[in-house]
Amino acid sequence: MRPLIRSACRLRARVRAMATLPAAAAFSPSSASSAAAAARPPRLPLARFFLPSAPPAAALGARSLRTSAAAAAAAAVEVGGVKIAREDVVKEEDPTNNVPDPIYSKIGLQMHRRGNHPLGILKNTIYDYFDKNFSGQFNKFDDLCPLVSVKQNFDDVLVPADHVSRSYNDTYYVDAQTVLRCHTSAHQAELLRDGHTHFLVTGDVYRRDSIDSTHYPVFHQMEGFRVFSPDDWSDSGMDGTAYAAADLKKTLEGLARHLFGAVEMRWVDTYFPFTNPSFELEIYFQDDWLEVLGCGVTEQEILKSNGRTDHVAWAFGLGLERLSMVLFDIPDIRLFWSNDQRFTSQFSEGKLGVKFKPFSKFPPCYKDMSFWINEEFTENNLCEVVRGIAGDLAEEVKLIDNFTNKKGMTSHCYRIAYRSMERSLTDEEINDMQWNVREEVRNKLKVELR
Ligand code: FA5
Ligand code: MG
Repeated sequence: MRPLIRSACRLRARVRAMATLPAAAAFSPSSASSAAAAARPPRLPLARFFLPSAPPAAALGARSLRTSAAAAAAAAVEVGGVKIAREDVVKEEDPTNNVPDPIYSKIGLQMHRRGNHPLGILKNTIYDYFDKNFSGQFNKFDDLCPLVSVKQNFDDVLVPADHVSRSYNDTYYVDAQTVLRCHTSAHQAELLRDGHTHFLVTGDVYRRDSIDSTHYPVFHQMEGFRVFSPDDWSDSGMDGTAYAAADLKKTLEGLARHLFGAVEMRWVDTYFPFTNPSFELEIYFQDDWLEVLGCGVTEQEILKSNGRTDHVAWAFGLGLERLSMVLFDIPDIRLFWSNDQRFTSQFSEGKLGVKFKPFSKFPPCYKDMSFWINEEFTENNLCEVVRGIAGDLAEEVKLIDNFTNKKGMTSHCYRIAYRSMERSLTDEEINDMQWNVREEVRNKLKVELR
């Protein structure tokens, strides 16, 4: 495996910034965000993270979420001409399935296709940038089905067999061969094979993840991809890879200026299985660096396998929520799913960067729980249990204490923050939720409560 390099390379002009948004970790393990992720060795497979034929640890967490939401989720949805019914995605009896109902209920909502939603406004503004600078050469896809094969999601983009992102702990599996895509890179190979050389793919992506203001198990990415032929770089004095890397950085710096105006940004070297070299772009925002996208020069093998031998290409994948939080001052990622008029009415088509005005601020309520963990315990499974009971009322799940006693037993104490963005929660409902969380954690995760 390639060494992991992470060094800031460049600084640019400065912008005022918002909260510290931890970076996501899926394909660049260096940017781990939660305590659990930080503790995870970069790209070293742990047995419990990767059990393709035996997923019960993760699946158990998911099973617990299959409640009455099933009834609400009965009707099939259609995405890109594909009808998806609940039973196509949530398979209680299948041990290789770990998709809970709350995740199924997000399929087909396609927030990025709503012109007056922050994600739709951002998508269209990025389209404008590419249309203007590349005279309409980029083909746009925003309706590709999020159910993809393991081959599309991982193999086609060279994700190693032992990469943590393939684990049942990190990815939602419909069955052993099918996943809810965890990144829009899942569509690179098929679009290349279809002959596309310039494309943008926007879509909802799914990851089992921690709970906090910048992480949600469903979020949106936009993939960009551009192929060059030898004629493009032959006069440049550079080799194809250097030429593509320079063009990629120029293109994305231009996009950042188009979105933010003058902005302080930096390139950070990183690792992705599908690009080399690979970079992340960070933007300075409220006194910290925020990772907004990953990118790089596409591995030759991907081009070769898909009909573009002797070409080079660049690719990027950006997080639409992360960029929107900065642009619109949206403090919590759960708000992107809100149907509350007080949220939705603040945004309108074509208006990028209107600052969100919080309509009310209800106090969070904190509840702590401690337990002795077991071999199978993972923070993602705990978060799935909490989310299954509290839904979007769970604002954060945070490890606040962690010790191992003389007998070698490890105790974790988690603080759960419950908060509604729309109303006050009563003591009674919070206590009920916490009681149910404790019961499920004990029963499903088989840990010993303290
Ligand atoms: C990827 O997903 C790569 N496929 C990106 C890529 C494409 C690299 C093409 C090279 C070439 P990563 O896991 O870092 O990388 O996610 C990309 C972006 O998605 C992040 O920079 C971040 O902005 C956003 N993101 C990741 N996880 C979350 C999350 N849980 N919630 C919100 N945004 C997230
Ligand atoms: Mg990343």
